[in-house]
Amino acid sequence: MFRKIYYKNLPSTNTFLKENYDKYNHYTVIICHDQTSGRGRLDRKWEMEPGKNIAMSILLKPKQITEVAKLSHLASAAVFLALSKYSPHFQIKWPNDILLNGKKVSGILLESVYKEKFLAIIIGIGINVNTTIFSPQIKNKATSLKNELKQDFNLDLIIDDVLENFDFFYSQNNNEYLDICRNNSSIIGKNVYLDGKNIYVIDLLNNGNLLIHDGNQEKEVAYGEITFEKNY
Ligand code: BT5
Repeated sequence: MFRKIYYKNLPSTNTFLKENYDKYNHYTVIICHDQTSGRGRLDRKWEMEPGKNIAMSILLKPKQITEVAKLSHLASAAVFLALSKYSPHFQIKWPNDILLNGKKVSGILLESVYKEKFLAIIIGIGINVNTTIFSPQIKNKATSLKNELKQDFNLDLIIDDVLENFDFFYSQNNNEYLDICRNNSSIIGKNVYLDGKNIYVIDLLNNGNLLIHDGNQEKEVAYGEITFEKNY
């Protein structure tokens, strides 16, 4: 069972848990109304309008963990399923973006605390729900549920659905969540750009890597930035 803890303001729910992981138990969830310095991958900024969106981080302290990378796909599937209640037009863009009508509506940041072994895994989830305001830098590629579906949504209901799905996949010892990522991928079977280089995406493998063709050969990739246009 998750223990949810709400904060009015925090710089970042992920940073908070990275600094305080030792004070909280496995399955604690930090949720924040106004996240002022939200982070994406590679220290990119994650924007959030106070009170309108979801910023939350799940703390995991498993006894043993080997496949950390797969947890981010598990989280993507949990978010995707929770949101798909409201529209059939969500897709997952490997590794961790959820798109609605082709625009990013949610991002996931997985971080770990490692000192000789994994001490904690932190899965940060940002979802644009009722916001309609985006900075000029992202307004062409970001959207919210409200922008696309023209109604307001209850943040707590979405949070509970995401957590319920996460718990379901996490307690199962199978790859069902990878099937969800695969079957709802926005890039499998397409020519896209991986870090600016044109590639063809063949499949999502069971280890969470992408199987691609780069023009010369087939290969597996574990990380990278996928874009639909060369300089996006
Ligand atoms: C992500 O990074 O998409 C992961 C975002 C994770 C945010 C959550 S919120 C709770 C927890 N606490 C944190 O501090 N972080 C996590 P990445 O794939 O690197 O994408 C970042 C890029 O997405 C930025 O460079 C912008 O281009 C774009 N972006 C920023 N804010 C956005 C937003 N609200 N919606 C859509 N795109 C956004």
